[in-house]
Amino acid sequence: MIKACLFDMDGVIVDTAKFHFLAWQRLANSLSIEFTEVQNEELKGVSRVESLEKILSWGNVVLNNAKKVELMDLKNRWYLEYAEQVVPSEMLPGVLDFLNELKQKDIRIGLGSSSKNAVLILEKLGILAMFDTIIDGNKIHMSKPHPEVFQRGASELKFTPSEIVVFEDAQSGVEAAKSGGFYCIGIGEPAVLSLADAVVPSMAGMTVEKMESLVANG
Ligand code: B16
Ligand code: MG
Repeated sequence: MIKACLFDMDGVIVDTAKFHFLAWQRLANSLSIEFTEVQNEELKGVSRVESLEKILSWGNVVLNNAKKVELMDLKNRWYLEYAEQVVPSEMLPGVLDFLNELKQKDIRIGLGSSSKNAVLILEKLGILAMFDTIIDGNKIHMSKPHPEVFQRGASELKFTPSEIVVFEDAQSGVEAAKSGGFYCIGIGEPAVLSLADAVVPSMAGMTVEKMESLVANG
Protein backbone atom coordinates (compact mmCIF):
# COMPACT_ATOMS: atom_id res chain seq x y z
CA MET A 1 0.00 0.00 0.00
CA ILE A 2 1.55 3.31 -1.07
CA LYS A 3 1.36 5.93 1.70
CA ALA A 4 3.35 8.75 0.13
CA CYS A 5 4.97 10.08 -3.03
CA LEU A 6 8.22 12.00 -3.24
CA PHE A 7 8.65 14.22 -6.27
CA ASP A 8 11.78 15.56 -7.83
CA MET A 9 11.07 19.09 -9.04
CA ASP A 10 13.14 20.12 -12.07
CA GLY A 11 11.97 17.98 -14.98
CA VAL A 12 9.11 16.27 -13.13
CA ILE A 13 6.88 19.07 -11.84
CA VAL A 14 8.09 21.87 -14.09
CA ASP A 15 10.56 22.15 -16.93
CA THR A 16 13.01 24.39 -15.14
CA ALA A 17 15.68 21.93 -16.35
CA LYS A 18 15.76 23.96 -19.58
CA PHE A 19 16.63 27.11 -17.58
CA HIS A 20 19.45 25.30 -15.75
CA PHE A 21 20.76 24.17 -19.14
CA LEU A 22 20.65 27.67 -20.64
CA ALA A 23 22.34 29.23 -17.61
CA TRP A 24 25.10 26.60 -17.44
CA GLN A 25 25.65 26.82 -21.18
CA ARG A 26 25.99 30.61 -20.95
CA LEU A 27 28.48 30.21 -18.12
CA ALA A 28 30.48 27.46 -19.87
CA ASN A 29 30.62 29.47 -23.08
CA SER A 30 31.85 32.53 -21.17
CA LEU A 31 34.78 30.35 -20.07
CA SER A 32 35.27 29.02 -23.64
CA ILE A 33 34.14 25.56 -22.52
CA GLU A 34 31.94 23.61 -24.90
CA PHE A 35 28.73 22.38 -23.27
CA THR A 36 26.18 20.14 -24.95
CA GLU A 37 22.75 18.72 -24.07
CA VAL A 38 24.40 15.32 -23.66
CA GLN A 39 26.73 16.70 -20.98
CA ASN A 40 23.75 18.49 -19.44
CA GLU A 41 22.11 15.11 -18.81
CA GLU A 42 24.93 14.43 -16.31
CA LEU A 43 24.11 17.62 -14.41
CA LYS A 44 20.43 16.91 -13.86
CA GLY A 45 19.69 16.42 -10.17
CA VAL A 46 23.28 17.31 -9.27
CA SER A 47 23.96 20.22 -6.88
CA ARG A 48 25.09 23.63 -8.09
CA VAL A 49 28.64 23.24 -6.79
CA GLU A 50 29.10 19.74 -8.22
CA SER A 51 27.68 20.87 -11.56
CA LEU A 52 30.25 23.67 -11.74
CA GLU A 53 33.07 21.27 -10.82
CA LYS A 54 32.03 18.94 -13.64
CA ILE A 55 31.91 21.74 -16.23
CA LEU A 56 35.32 23.05 -15.15
CA SER A 57 36.81 19.56 -15.36
CA TRP A 58 35.36 19.05 -18.88
CA GLY A 59 37.16 22.24 -19.92
CA ASN A 60 40.32 21.46 -17.91
CA VAL A 61 39.87 24.79 -16.13
CA VAL A 62 41.23 25.20 -12.60
CA LEU A 63 39.93 28.08 -10.47
CA ASN A 64 40.20 29.16 -6.84
CA ASN A 65 37.24 28.96 -4.48
CA ALA A 66 36.41 32.67 -4.57
CA LYS A 67 36.11 32.56 -8.36
CA LYS A 68 33.94 29.42 -8.18
CA VAL A 69 31.56 31.14 -5.76
CA GLU A 70 31.39 34.14 -8.09
CA LEU A 71 30.57 31.89 -11.07
CA MET A 72 27.89 29.96 -9.14
CA ASP A 73 26.27 33.25 -8.12
CA LEU A 74 26.32 34.40 -11.72
CA LYS A 75 24.80 31.14 -12.97
CA ASN A 76 22.09 31.37 -10.33
CA ARG A 77 21.33 34.98 -11.25
CA TRP A 78 20.88 33.96 -14.89
CA TYR A 79 18.80 30.94 -13.86
CA LEU A 80 16.50 33.16 -11.77
CA GLU A 81 16.13 35.59 -14.66
CA TYR A 82 14.94 32.73 -16.89
CA ALA A 83 12.80 31.26 -14.10
CA GLU A 84 11.06 34.61 -13.69
CA GLN A 85 8.76 33.36 -16.49
CA VAL A 86 7.44 30.45 -14.41
CA VAL A 87 3.66 30.68 -13.96
CA PRO A 88 1.12 28.02 -12.86
CA SER A 89 0.36 27.09 -16.49
CA GLU A 90 4.02 26.03 -16.87
CA MET A 91 3.38 23.04 -14.62
CA LEU A 92 4.02 19.88 -16.60
CA PRO A 93 0.92 18.06 -17.92
CA GLY A 94 -0.72 15.70 -15.46
CA VAL A 95 1.04 17.02 -12.34
CA LEU A 96 -1.79 19.08 -10.84
CA ASP A 97 -4.46 16.42 -11.42
CA PHE A 98 -2.23 13.79 -9.83
CA LEU A 99 -1.42 15.99 -6.80
CA ASN A 100 -5.14 16.67 -6.35
CA GLU A 101 -5.91 12.96 -6.48
CA LEU A 102 -3.18 12.19 -3.93
CA LYS A 103 -4.64 14.82 -1.57
CA GLN A 104 -8.12 13.43 -2.02
CA LYS A 105 -6.92 9.89 -1.26
CA ASP A 106 -4.85 11.02 1.73
CA ILE A 107 -1.55 9.93 0.21
CA ARG A 108 1.19 12.22 1.52
CA ILE A 109 3.17 14.46 -0.83
CA GLY A 110 6.83 15.37 -0.45
CA LEU A 111 9.47 17.14 -2.50
CA GLY A 112 12.97 15.70 -2.92
CA SER A 113 14.90 18.24 -4.96
CA SER A 114 18.58 19.20 -5.13
CA SER A 115 17.60 22.76 -5.94
CA LYS A 116 18.07 25.61 -3.49
CA ASN A 117 15.40 27.49 -5.46
CA ALA A 118 12.68 24.84 -5.00
CA VAL A 119 10.41 26.77 -2.60
CA LEU A 120 10.47 29.84 -4.82
CA ILE A 121 9.52 27.80 -7.90
CA LEU A 122 6.70 25.92 -6.08
CA GLU A 123 5.39 29.28 -4.87
CA LYS A 124 5.37 30.60 -8.43
CA LEU A 125 3.45 27.51 -9.51
CA GLY A 126 0.95 28.05 -6.68
CA ILE A 127 1.35 24.51 -5.27
CA LEU A 128 3.66 25.04 -2.27
CA ALA A 129 0.88 24.40 0.27
CA MET A 130 0.10 21.00 -1.25
CA PHE A 131 3.40 19.57 0.02
CA ASP A 132 3.51 17.84 3.41
CA THR A 133 7.29 18.09 3.43
CA ILE A 134 9.92 19.83 1.35
CA ILE A 135 13.47 18.56 1.27
CA ASP A 136 15.58 20.74 -1.00
CA GLY A 137 19.17 21.71 -1.68
CA ASN A 138 19.23 23.92 1.43
CA LYS A 139 18.53 20.97 3.72
CA ILE A 140 20.80 18.21 2.43
CA HIS A 141 24.52 17.61 2.76
CA MET A 142 24.93 14.96 0.07
CA SER A 143 23.67 15.60 -3.44
CA LYS A 144 21.92 12.95 -5.58
CA PRO A 145 22.95 10.16 -6.42
CA HIS A 146 23.30 9.94 -2.61
CA PRO A 147 19.86 8.94 -1.23
CA GLU A 148 19.86 11.55 1.59
CA VAL A 149 17.22 13.81 -0.02
CA PHE A 150 14.69 10.96 -0.26
CA GLN A 151 15.67 9.36 3.06
CA ARG A 152 15.02 12.67 4.82
CA GLY A 153 11.72 12.96 2.98
CA ALA A 154 10.73 9.50 4.19
CA SER A 155 11.69 10.22 7.77
CA GLU A 156 9.79 13.54 7.81
CA LEU A 157 6.74 11.84 6.34
CA LYS A 158 7.20 9.03 8.88
CA PHE A 159 6.96 6.20 6.34
CA THR A 160 9.47 3.58 5.26
CA PRO A 161 10.96 3.68 1.72
CA SER A 162 8.87 0.60 0.82
CA GLU A 163 5.70 2.67 1.40
CA ILE A 164 6.83 5.52 -0.85
CA VAL A 165 7.09 6.01 -4.61
CA VAL A 166 9.70 8.43 -6.00
CA PHE A 167 9.16 10.26 -9.30
CA GLU A 168 12.44 11.26 -10.98
CA ASP A 169 13.66 12.48 -14.38
CA ALA A 170 17.43 12.32 -13.80
CA GLN A 171 19.88 9.43 -13.78
CA SER A 172 21.39 10.71 -10.52
CA GLY A 173 17.93 10.93 -8.92
CA VAL A 174 16.87 7.44 -9.99
CA GLU A 175 20.13 6.12 -8.56
CA ALA A 176 19.45 8.00 -5.32
CA ALA A 177 15.94 6.57 -5.03
CA LYS A 178 17.03 3.02 -5.79
CA SER A 179 19.96 3.03 -3.39
CA GLY A 180 17.59 4.35 -0.70
CA GLY A 181 15.27 1.38 -1.25
CA PHE A 182 12.38 3.27 -2.88
CA TYR A 183 10.23 2.19 -5.83
CA CYS A 184 11.15 4.68 -8.56
CA ILE A 185 9.09 5.78 -11.55
CA GLY A 186 11.34 7.44 -14.11
CA ILE A 187 9.92 10.31 -16.13
CA GLY A 188 11.55 10.37 -19.54
CA GLU A 189 13.28 7.84 -21.73
CA PRO A 190 13.89 4.22 -20.65
CA ALA A 191 17.37 4.25 -22.26
CA VAL A 192 18.42 7.17 -20.05
CA LEU A 193 16.64 5.99 -16.88
CA SER A 194 17.54 2.31 -17.09
CA LEU A 195 17.81 1.90 -13.30
CA ALA A 196 14.20 2.99 -12.68
CA ASP A 197 11.62 0.32 -11.79
CA ALA A 198 9.29 1.70 -14.46
CA VAL A 199 9.58 4.59 -16.91
CA VAL A 200 6.77 6.72 -18.33
CA PRO A 201 7.30 9.51 -20.88
CA SER A 202 5.69 12.19 -18.68
CA MET A 203 3.35 12.71 -15.74
CA ALA A 204 0.42 13.08 -18.17
CA GLY A 205 -2.25 10.54 -17.32
CA MET A 206 -0.63 9.50 -14.03
CA THR A 207 -3.21 8.31 -11.51
CA VAL A 208 -3.06 6.47 -8.19
CA GLU A 209 -4.44 3.38 -9.94
CA LYS A 210 -1.72 3.53 -12.61
CA MET A 211 1.02 4.09 -9.99
CA GLU A 212 -0.21 1.17 -7.89
CA SER A 213 -0.39 -1.14 -10.89
CA LEU A 214 3.21 -0.23 -11.85
CA VAL A 215 4.32 -0.98 -8.29
CA ALA A 216 2.37 -4.27 -8.25
CA ASN A 217 4.09 -5.34 -11.48
CA GLY A 218 7.50 -4.74 -9.94
P1 B16 B 1 19.99 25.11 -7.80
P2 B16 B 1 16.04 18.61 -8.98
C1 B16 B 1 18.26 20.03 -9.45
O1 B16 B 1 16.89 19.98 -9.14
C2 B16 B 1 18.46 20.24 -10.94
O2 B16 B 1 18.03 19.10 -11.67
C3 B16 B 1 19.91 20.47 -11.24
O3 B16 B 1 20.10 20.70 -12.62
C4 B16 B 1 20.40 21.66 -10.42
O4 B16 B 1 21.79 21.89 -10.65
C5 B16 B 1 20.16 21.39 -8.94
O5 B16 B 1 18.77 21.15 -8.74
C6 B16 B 1 20.58 22.54 -8.08
O6 B16 B 1 19.76 23.64 -8.38
O7 B16 B 1 21.17 25.69 -8.52
O8 B16 B 1 18.67 25.78 -8.13
O9 B16 B 1 20.22 24.97 -6.32
O10 B16 B 1 16.00 17.99 -10.36
O11 B16 B 1 16.74 17.78 -7.95
O12 B16 B 1 14.69 19.11 -8.54
MG1 MG C 1 15.06 16.55 -11.95
